[in-house]
Amino acid sequence: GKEWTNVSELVEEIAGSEVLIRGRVHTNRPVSSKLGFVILRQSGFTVQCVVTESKERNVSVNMVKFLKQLSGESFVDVIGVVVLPKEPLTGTTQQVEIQVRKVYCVNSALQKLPLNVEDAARSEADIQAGKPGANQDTRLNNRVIDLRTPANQAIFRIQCHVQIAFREFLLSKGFLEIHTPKLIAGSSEGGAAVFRLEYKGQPACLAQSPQLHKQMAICGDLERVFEVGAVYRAEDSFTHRHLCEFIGLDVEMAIHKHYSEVMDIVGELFPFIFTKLEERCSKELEAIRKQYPFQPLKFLPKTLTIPFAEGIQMLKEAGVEADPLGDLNTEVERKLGQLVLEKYNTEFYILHHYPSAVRPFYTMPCADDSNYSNSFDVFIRGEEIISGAQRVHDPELLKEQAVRFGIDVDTIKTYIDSFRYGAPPHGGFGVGLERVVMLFCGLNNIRKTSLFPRDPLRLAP
Ligand code: ATP
Ligand code: AMO
Repeated sequence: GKEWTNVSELVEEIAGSEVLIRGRVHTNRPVSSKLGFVILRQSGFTVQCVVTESKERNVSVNMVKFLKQLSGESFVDVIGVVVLPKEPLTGTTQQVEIQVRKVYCVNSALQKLPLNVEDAARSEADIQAGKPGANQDTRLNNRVIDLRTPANQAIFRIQCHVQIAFREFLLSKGFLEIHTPKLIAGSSEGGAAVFRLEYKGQPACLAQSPQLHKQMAICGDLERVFEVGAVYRAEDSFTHRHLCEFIGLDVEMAIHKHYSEVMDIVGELFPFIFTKLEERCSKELEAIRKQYPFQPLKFLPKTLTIPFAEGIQMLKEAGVEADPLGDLNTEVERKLGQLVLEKYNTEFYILHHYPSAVRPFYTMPCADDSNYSNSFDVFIRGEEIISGAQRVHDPELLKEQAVRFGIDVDTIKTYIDSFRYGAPPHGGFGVGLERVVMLFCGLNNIRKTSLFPRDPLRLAP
């Protein structure tokens, strides 16, 4: 019964003690029949193990030989003594070495792997300098190996911490966590990007969002709700920011007077999440930065809110024409992001009071001008991460808008009926988890922040 020591715990203070560690063979470098070096890796931490033939320590040439044939990524248990290296080490995270006494192979990996972890972990700068890298498809095809890189270890810890902070904040504001059905009768957002299937003989869809049921939860007097769950979109084009399945962070709440009540929640929630990430994930952010350099996100403690018309005006002054009653395309959104950064010194902001024509059917039009709506989008580094709005709670107007948007109202009858039984004014928003992590960390592709991404061509692994 010897205690296990984590590789991260192997530090100078415990030099001289004997430890038992389990890890993967990160690299294996035989030097002679009597000497070899193995770097052992455990969840992103690495330590150099030295095997020297020695009668006194009972290490035979056979053990050196045994180590030599261990394949990379195999699991081994090592018993050895922590020693200080003769010279400072550069190739490992730990600054001590293990003088090996015994080694056991727990599970061996194939001699030839489809992806090398060191190649997958290479930074763009190192690849430019001639070191071998691995392309994105090879990495995603072999995601199980790819996930072992320090940056990927960090990305999924950060993803987890975004959800923790999201929950923490909303629970503290009296929100209730719910789960809505993912098998539903029709499209929840309108539009064609929906996966259709058969549900016991009835036509059905995979939910494009929890939109309808989160609103129905409000009609059921749950008052303030949120959900973390899978969202399905049958996207048919490739971009760096669209997936066919992603994790939606959704919020819905009854409001008293104005949709600014919803924007106030967004405006407080995200600086809270960003601050928690900086506090709780500094090591992870550093690990990501090593492979994918990025500047920390600039955000204000009190989130900036800009009316859509002001955004159009800022663009116009910069020589970019954008339709005041149309949508902003990706390129124009980026440009506006730049202008906002220059003027207000923030890369996180809310743009609100959008034209009605470019918003989903359930969006509340402005009381004084129905060309505009009580809606907003939120941007990080010039890219959309959130859409939100006040919703129509009058069933007749809702039905009329659905028809106008070409939606088959029969498939959403129970949703429209929900507003016939008395419904409070309400609003909410939806966030893509993978986009938040991608943009907070300045990454260039959403596939990097999805554990096993689903895009139009990728259903495996
Ligand atoms: P939403 O979830 O609301 O669809 P989104 O970020 O996917 O949010 P869209 O509303 O689909 O954004 O589109 C916003 C803008 O992004 C569009 O005006 C369009 O210019 C651009 N865009 C959307 N999808 C694509 C795509 N597949 N390829 C290129 N550009 C796209
Ligand atoms: P929307 O369609 O804008 O709004 O989606 C909300 C957020 O989800 C993310 N997102 C995506 N992420 C990855 N891949 C995709 N294909 C994808 N599509 C969207 C984005 C986007 O901002 N029901 C409304 C929200 C609401 O009003 O409450 C909705 O779904 O980050």
